Amino acid sequence: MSQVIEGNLLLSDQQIAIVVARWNDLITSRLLAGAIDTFKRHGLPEENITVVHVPGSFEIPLAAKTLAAQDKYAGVCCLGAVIQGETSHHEYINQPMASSLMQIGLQFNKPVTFGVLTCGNMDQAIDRAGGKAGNKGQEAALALIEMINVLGQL
Ligand code: DLZ
Repeated sequence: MSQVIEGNLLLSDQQIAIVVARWNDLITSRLLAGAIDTFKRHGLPEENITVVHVPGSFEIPLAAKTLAAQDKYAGVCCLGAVIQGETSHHEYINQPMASSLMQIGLQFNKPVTFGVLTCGNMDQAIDRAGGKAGNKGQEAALALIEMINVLGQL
């Protein structure tokens, strides 16, 4: 019979970090609330959650890397909202940020999850920050919980 490894969705005494961008705070504050609520509902005491605010999504990888380097944290949940505006700013941020966050996880052998919205407009962001398309902060938190538990078994 095959051996199946899968993570449960419970945390207890781990410490986790959330990095959240202030840019588009209307959206990111909702992502943050969704993530914190999810961690608590899955067993993590609120005092085990460290929230680090950074100016914008461009700054997320550096904070995430600094946190991931610390043994204290079992994982890092990254939250932000890059919304296409009148400039091409999003083109320069989205892809490198996603790759950087993936690289940080690989470098430190630690889950780093991607709760950064990359939307065409504000309505799409609202839909994904607790609106009709769910809350991507919750999803990023759940993914972190699952990966912490999977990695704990490997
Ligand atoms: C400058 C900028 C712009 C135009 N748009 C966004 C955005 O949609 N989402 C976001 O998180 N941050 C944005 N920023 C800020 C940059 O991420 C960064 O904080 C600044 O360029 C300073 O380095």
